[in-house]
Amino acid sequence: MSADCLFCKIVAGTIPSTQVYSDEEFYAFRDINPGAPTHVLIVPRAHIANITDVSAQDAPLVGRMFLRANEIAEQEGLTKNGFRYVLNYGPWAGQSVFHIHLHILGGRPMAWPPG
Ligand code: DGP
Repeated sequence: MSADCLFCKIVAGTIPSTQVYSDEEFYAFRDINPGAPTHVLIVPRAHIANITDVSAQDAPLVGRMFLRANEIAEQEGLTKNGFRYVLNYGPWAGQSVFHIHLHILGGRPMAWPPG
């Protein structure tokens, strides 16, 4: 855990969130500022600041994060019509929280290219 990290505090329960999924490795919750009717964030409980910081040792964890995200997309009823995963890195992508998180967005048609 990183003391100054918002998502570490959400994972620890010291900042409240609406839980969607939880296990020993991952926590998923509803985005506070949803960009779509369904907007879930899944994070590893372990603090990794940026996707570019992922090591070879972390790679299986990131793979499992996608497996869990696929299950959440199914549970949320997103797989019939489709959905989008987003993982922002850096200022041009608008990254605002420095604890890796996969956005799961769905419930409406998505434009391409993204803004
Ligand atoms: P990003 O731009 O990829 O770093 O996305 C960070 C997301 O985190 C953004 O969509 C809003 C969400 N978020 C920020 N603070 C909170 C919070 O306190 N609670 C919840 N549930 N979501 C938050």
